[in-house]
Amino acid sequence: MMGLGKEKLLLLYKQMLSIRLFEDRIYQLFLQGMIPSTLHQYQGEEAIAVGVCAVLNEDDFITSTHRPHGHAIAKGIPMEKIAAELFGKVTGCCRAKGGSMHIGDYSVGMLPAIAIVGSGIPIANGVALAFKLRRTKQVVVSFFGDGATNNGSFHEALNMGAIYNLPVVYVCENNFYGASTHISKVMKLENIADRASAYGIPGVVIDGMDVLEVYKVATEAVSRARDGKGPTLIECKTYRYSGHSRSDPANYRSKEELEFWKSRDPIVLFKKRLFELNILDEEADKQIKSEVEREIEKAINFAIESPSPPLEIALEDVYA
Ligand SMILES: Cc1ncc(C[n+]2csc(CCOP(=O)(O)OP(=O)(O)O)c2C)c(N)n1
Ligand SMILES: [Mg+2]
Repeated sequence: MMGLGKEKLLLLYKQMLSIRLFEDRIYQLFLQGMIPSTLHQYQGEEAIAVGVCAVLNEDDFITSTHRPHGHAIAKGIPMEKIAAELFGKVTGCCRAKGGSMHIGDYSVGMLPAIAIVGSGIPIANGVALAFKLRRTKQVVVSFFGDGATNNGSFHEALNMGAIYNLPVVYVCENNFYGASTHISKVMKLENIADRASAYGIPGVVIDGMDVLEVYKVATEAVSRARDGKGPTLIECKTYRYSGHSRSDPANYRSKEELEFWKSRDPIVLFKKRLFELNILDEEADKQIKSEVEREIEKAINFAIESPSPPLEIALEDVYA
Protein backbone atom coordinates (compact mmCIF):
# COMPACT_ATOMS: atom_id res chain seq x y z
CA MET A 1 0.00 0.00 0.00
CA MET A 2 2.08 2.89 -1.39
CA GLY A 3 5.16 1.59 0.37
CA LEU A 4 3.39 1.95 3.69
CA GLY A 5 3.75 -0.99 6.05
CA LYS A 6 1.11 -2.23 8.43
CA GLU A 7 2.57 -0.29 11.34
CA LYS A 8 2.56 3.02 9.51
CA LEU A 9 -1.00 2.47 8.25
CA LEU A 10 -2.17 1.78 11.79
CA LEU A 11 -0.33 4.85 12.99
CA LEU A 12 -2.21 7.01 10.47
CA TYR A 13 -5.45 5.51 11.72
CA LYS A 14 -4.55 6.06 15.35
CA GLN A 15 -3.54 9.65 14.72
CA MET A 16 -6.82 10.45 12.97
CA LEU A 17 -8.73 8.84 15.80
CA SER A 18 -6.66 10.79 18.34
CA ILE A 19 -7.56 14.08 16.69
CA ARG A 20 -11.27 13.18 16.47
CA LEU A 21 -11.59 11.97 20.05
CA PHE A 22 -9.40 14.74 21.44
CA GLU A 23 -11.55 17.38 19.73
CA ASP A 24 -14.78 15.73 20.90
CA ARG A 25 -13.52 15.57 24.48
CA ILE A 26 -12.24 19.14 24.42
CA TYR A 27 -15.66 20.27 23.23
CA GLN A 28 -17.32 18.63 26.25
CA LEU A 29 -14.87 20.41 28.55
CA PHE A 30 -15.49 23.68 26.72
CA LEU A 31 -19.23 23.28 27.38
CA GLN A 32 -18.40 22.75 31.05
CA GLY A 33 -16.69 26.14 31.02
CA MET A 34 -13.25 24.70 31.64
CA ILE A 35 -11.56 26.21 28.60
CA PRO A 36 -11.10 29.95 28.25
CA SER A 37 -12.01 31.56 24.91
CA THR A 38 -13.54 29.86 21.90
CA LEU A 39 -12.37 26.89 19.85
CA HIS A 40 -12.14 26.25 16.12
CA GLN A 41 -12.30 22.50 15.74
CA TYR A 42 -10.96 20.04 13.19
CA GLN A 43 -13.46 17.14 13.19
CA GLY A 44 -13.96 15.96 9.61
CA GLU A 45 -10.62 17.24 8.31
CA GLU A 46 -8.32 14.75 10.06
CA ALA A 47 -7.06 13.00 6.92
CA ILE A 48 -5.35 16.18 5.74
CA ALA A 49 -3.19 16.94 8.77
CA VAL A 50 -2.38 13.27 9.26
CA GLY A 51 -1.72 12.43 5.61
CA VAL A 52 0.55 15.44 5.10
CA CYS A 53 2.47 15.34 8.38
CA ALA A 54 3.15 11.61 7.94
CA VAL A 55 5.40 12.58 5.03
CA LEU A 56 7.40 15.14 7.01
CA ASN A 57 10.49 14.72 9.14
CA GLU A 58 10.50 16.08 12.67
CA ASP A 59 12.74 18.98 11.60
CA ASP A 60 10.48 19.96 8.71
CA PHE A 61 8.14 22.77 9.70
CA ILE A 62 4.47 23.60 9.37
CA THR A 63 2.44 26.75 9.74
CA SER A 64 -1.13 26.48 10.93
CA THR A 65 -4.26 28.56 11.35
CA HIS A 66 -7.03 29.43 13.81
CA ARG A 67 -7.98 25.71 13.49
CA PRO A 68 -4.72 24.15 14.64
CA HIS A 69 -5.38 21.25 17.04
CA GLY A 70 -5.29 18.59 14.33
CA HIS A 71 -2.07 19.92 12.83
CA ALA A 72 -0.49 20.01 16.28
CA ILE A 73 -1.35 16.40 17.07
CA ALA A 74 -0.28 15.20 13.62
CA LYS A 75 3.05 17.06 13.78
CA GLY A 76 3.80 15.43 17.11
CA ILE A 77 3.15 17.91 19.88
CA PRO A 78 2.30 15.74 22.89
CA MET A 79 -1.41 15.96 23.75
CA GLU A 80 -0.45 16.89 27.33
CA LYS A 81 1.17 20.08 26.09
CA ILE A 82 -1.73 20.88 23.77
CA ALA A 83 -4.37 20.27 26.44
CA ALA A 84 -2.45 22.34 28.99
CA GLU A 85 -2.18 25.20 26.50
CA LEU A 86 -5.95 25.08 25.92
CA PHE A 87 -6.53 25.18 29.66
CA GLY A 88 -4.19 28.17 30.06
CA LYS A 89 -1.64 26.27 32.13
CA VAL A 90 2.07 26.96 32.39
CA THR A 91 2.89 23.44 31.19
CA GLY A 92 1.30 24.21 27.83
CA CYS A 93 3.35 24.21 24.65
CA CYS A 94 3.44 28.02 24.72
CA ARG A 95 3.41 28.32 28.53
CA ALA A 96 -0.22 29.52 28.34
CA LYS A 97 0.74 32.53 26.25
CA GLY A 98 -0.87 31.20 23.09
CA GLY A 99 -4.06 29.29 23.80
CA SER A 100 -6.04 27.44 21.18
CA MET A 101 -5.28 29.72 18.25
CA HIS A 102 -1.51 29.87 18.75
CA ILE A 103 -0.61 26.27 19.46
CA GLY A 104 2.93 25.49 18.38
CA ASP A 105 6.20 23.87 19.39
CA TYR A 106 9.50 24.55 17.66
CA SER A 107 10.99 21.31 18.96
CA VAL A 108 8.71 19.26 16.68
CA GLY A 109 8.57 21.70 13.79
CA MET A 110 5.36 23.60 14.33
CA LEU A 111 5.45 27.38 14.38
CA PRO A 112 2.90 28.85 16.77
CA ALA A 113 -0.34 28.86 14.78
CA ILE A 114 -1.26 32.13 13.09
CA ALA A 115 -4.93 33.13 13.35
CA ILE A 116 -4.79 36.09 10.96
CA VAL A 117 -6.31 34.45 7.89
CA GLY A 118 -3.73 33.99 5.13
CA SER A 119 -0.81 35.30 7.15
CA GLY A 120 0.87 31.98 7.70
CA ILE A 121 1.59 31.59 3.98
CA PRO A 122 4.26 34.31 3.58
CA ILE A 123 5.70 33.30 6.94
CA ALA A 124 6.09 29.74 5.65
CA ASN A 125 7.96 31.24 2.70
CA GLY A 126 10.31 33.01 5.07
CA VAL A 127 11.11 29.80 6.89
CA ALA A 128 11.54 28.01 3.56
CA LEU A 129 13.90 30.73 2.33
CA ALA A 130 16.00 30.28 5.47
CA PHE A 131 16.18 26.53 4.83
CA LYS A 132 17.13 27.15 1.23
CA LEU A 133 19.89 29.62 2.08
CA ARG A 134 21.27 27.27 4.74
CA ARG A 135 21.00 24.33 2.32
CA THR A 136 19.44 22.17 5.04
CA LYS A 137 17.03 20.19 2.83
CA GLN A 138 14.21 20.91 5.27
CA VAL A 139 10.73 21.57 3.92
CA VAL A 140 7.86 23.76 5.13
CA VAL A 141 4.17 23.01 4.75
CA SER A 142 1.67 25.82 5.08
CA PHE A 143 -1.89 24.80 5.97
CA PHE A 144 -4.69 27.29 5.31
CA GLY A 145 -8.37 27.41 4.45
CA ASP A 146 -10.29 28.19 1.27
CA GLY A 147 -11.09 31.65 2.64
CA ALA A 148 -7.40 32.45 2.97
CA THR A 149 -6.91 32.09 -0.78
CA ASN A 150 -8.88 35.28 -1.39
CA ASN A 151 -6.37 37.27 0.63
CA GLY A 152 -3.57 39.19 -1.03
CA SER A 153 -1.05 37.37 1.15
CA PHE A 154 -1.88 34.05 -0.56
CA HIS A 155 -1.23 35.46 -4.03
CA GLU A 156 1.94 37.32 -3.14
CA ALA A 157 3.28 34.32 -1.29
CA LEU A 158 2.59 31.85 -4.09
CA ASN A 159 4.27 34.10 -6.60
CA MET A 160 7.30 34.60 -4.42
CA GLY A 161 7.53 30.92 -3.50
CA ALA A 162 7.38 30.09 -7.18
CA ILE A 163 10.07 32.49 -8.41
CA TYR A 164 12.47 31.52 -5.61
CA ASN A 165 11.74 27.79 -5.97
CA LEU A 166 11.23 27.63 -2.24
CA PRO A 167 11.05 24.28 -0.43
CA VAL A 168 7.45 24.80 0.58
CA VAL A 169 4.13 23.03 0.02
CA TYR A 170 0.88 25.00 0.17
CA VAL A 171 -1.95 22.87 1.52
CA CYS A 172 -5.42 24.37 1.17
CA GLU A 173 -8.12 22.79 3.33
CA ASN A 174 -11.17 23.61 1.25
CA ASN A 175 -14.10 22.98 3.58
CA PHE A 176 -16.35 25.17 1.41
CA TYR A 177 -16.90 27.85 4.06
CA GLY A 178 -15.09 30.87 5.37
CA ALA A 179 -16.93 31.41 8.64
CA SER A 180 -20.62 31.50 7.53
CA THR A 181 -19.94 32.33 3.87
CA HIS A 182 -20.14 29.59 1.25
CA ILE A 183 -17.23 29.57 -1.17
CA SER A 184 -19.53 30.10 -4.18
CA LYS A 185 -20.30 33.60 -2.91
CA VAL A 186 -16.67 34.67 -2.86
CA MET A 187 -15.00 32.76 -5.70
CA LYS A 188 -16.00 32.04 -9.28
CA LEU A 189 -13.57 29.16 -9.69
CA GLU A 190 -14.67 25.65 -8.88
CA ASN A 191 -11.14 24.57 -8.01
CA ILE A 192 -8.80 26.67 -5.91
CA ALA A 193 -5.91 24.60 -7.25
CA ASP A 194 -6.42 26.37 -10.62
CA ARG A 195 -4.91 29.44 -9.02
CA ALA A 196 -1.52 27.72 -9.03
CA SER A 197 -1.27 28.12 -12.81
CA ALA A 198 -1.22 31.91 -12.38
CA TYR A 199 2.11 31.49 -10.61
CA GLY A 200 3.60 28.72 -12.72
CA ILE A 201 3.51 26.00 -10.09
CA PRO A 202 1.62 22.68 -10.04
CA GLY A 203 -1.85 22.72 -8.53
CA VAL A 204 -3.58 19.48 -7.55
CA VAL A 205 -7.15 18.82 -6.40
CA ILE A 206 -7.56 15.85 -4.11
CA ASP A 207 -10.09 14.13 -1.89
CA GLY A 208 -9.29 15.46 1.54
CA MET A 209 -11.32 12.67 3.14
CA ASP A 210 -8.94 10.00 1.86
CA VAL A 211 -5.82 9.86 4.00
CA LEU A 212 -3.95 7.65 1.52
CA GLU A 213 -4.59 10.01 -1.35
CA VAL A 214 -3.43 12.91 0.79
CA TYR A 215 -0.32 10.95 1.75
CA LYS A 216 0.46 10.06 -1.85
CA VAL A 217 0.12 13.58 -3.25
CA ALA A 218 1.93 15.11 -0.28
CA THR A 219 4.81 12.67 -0.81
CA GLU A 220 5.27 13.92 -4.38
CA ALA A 221 4.98 17.58 -3.41
CA VAL A 222 7.36 17.28 -0.47
CA SER A 223 9.98 15.44 -2.57
CA ARG A 224 9.67 18.09 -5.22
CA ALA A 225 10.19 20.84 -2.64
CA ARG A 226 13.10 19.00 -1.02
CA ASP A 227 14.79 18.53 -4.39
CA GLY A 228 14.80 22.27 -5.00
CA LYS A 229 12.09 22.14 -7.66
CA GLY A 230 9.80 24.55 -5.87
CA PRO A 231 6.33 24.66 -4.37
CA THR A 232 3.06 22.85 -5.12
CA LEU A 233 -0.47 23.92 -4.25
CA ILE A 234 -2.58 21.02 -2.99
CA GLU A 235 -6.30 21.64 -2.63
CA CYS A 236 -8.00 19.12 -0.35
CA LYS A 237 -11.80 19.02 -0.60
CA THR A 238 -13.09 18.47 2.90
CA TYR A 239 -15.70 19.54 5.42
CA ARG A 240 -15.76 20.71 9.00
CA TYR A 241 -18.42 19.00 11.07
CA SER A 242 -18.56 21.76 13.67
CA GLY A 243 -19.57 25.34 13.12
CA HIS A 244 -16.83 27.82 12.32
CA SER A 245 -16.07 28.31 16.00
CA ARG A 246 -17.77 26.84 19.00
CA SER A 247 -20.10 29.81 19.26
CA ASP A 248 -21.43 29.09 15.74
CA PRO A 249 -24.48 26.79 15.41
CA ALA A 250 -23.91 26.70 11.60
CA ASN A 251 -27.52 27.40 10.64
CA TYR A 252 -26.34 28.55 7.20
CA ARG A 253 -25.89 25.02 5.94
CA SER A 254 -28.31 22.15 5.44
CA LYS A 255 -28.55 18.93 7.41
CA GLU A 256 -28.33 17.02 4.12
CA GLU A 257 -25.03 18.65 3.28
CA LEU A 258 -23.58 17.72 6.65
CA GLU A 259 -24.94 14.18 6.37
CA PHE A 260 -23.45 13.80 2.90
CA TRP A 261 -19.98 14.64 4.16
CA LYS A 262 -20.37 12.49 7.26
CA SER A 263 -21.15 9.58 4.98
CA ARG A 264 -17.65 10.10 3.60
CA ASP A 265 -16.05 10.35 7.03
CA PRO A 266 -12.27 10.03 6.69
CA ILE A 267 -11.90 7.75 9.70
CA VAL A 268 -14.76 5.44 8.75
CA LEU A 269 -13.48 5.22 5.16
CA PHE A 270 -9.97 4.38 6.25
CA LYS A 271 -11.17 1.89 8.84
CA LYS A 272 -13.10 0.09 6.10
CA ARG A 273 -9.99 0.02 3.95
CA LEU A 274 -7.90 -1.41 6.79
CA PHE A 275 -10.52 -4.10 7.41
CA GLU A 276 -10.45 -5.05 3.72
CA LEU A 277 -6.67 -5.28 3.84
CA ASN A 278 -6.90 -7.50 6.93
CA ILE A 279 -4.78 -5.02 8.83
CA LEU A 280 -7.50 -4.23 11.34
CA ASP A 281 -10.41 -6.13 12.89
CA GLU A 282 -13.06 -5.22 15.48
CA GLU A 283 -10.93 -6.44 18.37
CA ALA A 284 -7.82 -4.47 17.36
CA ASP A 285 -9.97 -1.45 16.58
CA LYS A 286 -11.44 -1.49 20.08
CA GLN A 287 -7.96 -1.73 21.53
CA ILE A 288 -6.68 1.24 19.56
CA LYS A 289 -9.72 3.27 20.52
CA SER A 290 -9.35 2.58 24.24
CA GLU A 291 -5.64 3.31 24.07
CA VAL A 292 -6.41 6.68 22.46
CA GLU A 293 -9.07 7.41 25.09
CA ARG A 294 -6.61 6.62 27.87
CA GLU A 295 -4.00 8.92 26.35
CA ILE A 296 -6.54 11.72 26.07
CA GLU A 297 -7.70 11.35 29.68
CA LYS A 298 -4.08 11.36 30.82
CA ALA A 299 -3.44 14.54 28.85
CA ILE A 300 -6.52 16.24 30.26
CA ASN A 301 -5.72 15.26 33.83
CA PHE A 302 -2.22 16.58 33.33
CA ALA A 303 -3.68 19.87 32.10
CA ILE A 304 -6.16 20.15 34.95
CA GLU A 305 -3.55 19.40 37.59
CA SER A 306 -0.95 21.75 36.12
CA PRO A 307 -0.41 25.16 37.70
CA SER A 308 -1.49 28.42 36.15
CA PRO A 309 1.40 30.59 34.95
CA PRO A 310 3.04 32.72 37.63
CA LEU A 311 2.66 36.46 37.18
CA GLU A 312 6.45 36.88 36.79
CA ILE A 313 6.51 35.23 33.37
CA ALA A 314 4.12 37.80 31.89
CA LEU A 315 7.01 39.99 30.77
CA GLU A 316 9.21 37.14 29.54
CA ASP A 317 9.39 36.41 25.79
CA VAL A 318 8.55 40.04 25.11
CA TYR A 319 10.77 42.04 22.79
CA ALA A 320 11.55 45.60 23.78
C1 LIG B 1 -7.30 38.73 7.98
C2 LIG B 1 -8.45 38.17 8.74
N1 LIG B 1 -9.70 38.45 8.38
C3 LIG B 1 -10.75 37.94 9.06
C4 LIG B 1 -10.55 37.13 10.15
C5 LIG B 1 -11.73 36.49 10.88
N2 LIG B 1 -11.79 35.09 10.51
C6 LIG B 1 -11.22 34.14 11.26
S1 LIG B 1 -11.33 32.63 10.55
C7 LIG B 1 -12.20 33.22 9.26
C8 LIG B 1 -12.67 32.30 8.15
C9 LIG B 1 -11.53 31.61 7.51
O1 LIG B 1 -12.01 30.69 6.56
P1 LIG B 1 -11.05 29.65 5.92
O2 LIG B 1 -9.78 30.32 5.51
O3 LIG B 1 -11.80 28.96 4.86
O4 LIG B 1 -10.67 28.65 7.11
P2 LIG B 1 -11.65 27.65 7.90
O5 LIG B 1 -12.17 28.41 9.08
O6 LIG B 1 -12.74 27.24 6.99
O7 LIG B 1 -10.78 26.52 8.32
C10 LIG B 1 -12.37 34.59 9.37
C11 LIG B 1 -13.09 35.43 8.40
C12 LIG B 1 -9.21 36.85 10.52
N3 LIG B 1 -8.90 36.07 11.54
N4 LIG B 1 -8.18 37.38 9.80
MG1 LIG C 1 -12.91 27.24 4.96
